[in-house]
Amino acid sequence: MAGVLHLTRLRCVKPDDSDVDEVKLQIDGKQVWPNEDDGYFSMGTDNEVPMDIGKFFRGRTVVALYDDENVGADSRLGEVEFEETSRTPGVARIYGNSGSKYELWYEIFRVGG
Ligand SMILES: [Ca+2]
Ligand SMILES: [Ca+2]
Repeated sequence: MAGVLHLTRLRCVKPDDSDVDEVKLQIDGKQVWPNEDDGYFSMGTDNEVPMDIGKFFRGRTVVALYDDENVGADSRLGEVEFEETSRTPGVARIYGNSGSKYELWYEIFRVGG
């Protein structure tokens, strides 16, 4: 069994930084949004952004959010793991250690037998 994870929307409920986070999204350790390089998307409280990201996976796949920092390591905003059997569609809540809160809309399509 395998699956396709489709990410459709990201919402910032509460940023990690005082005002705006510079958000990056990785799947299985590789940046996929807002591009495949080192770009970021600025998000503050109650900002929502639609996305259209598909990822084929076997077994499990991990989505991680980061907040870019000019100095030092990026802030880790948390991660969420999906399996073919995860409830779909759904909204994953990604809460960071320093109080950040994001919501990620997704759906999962099961592939093969
Ligand atoms: Ca930060
Ligand atoms: Ca930042």
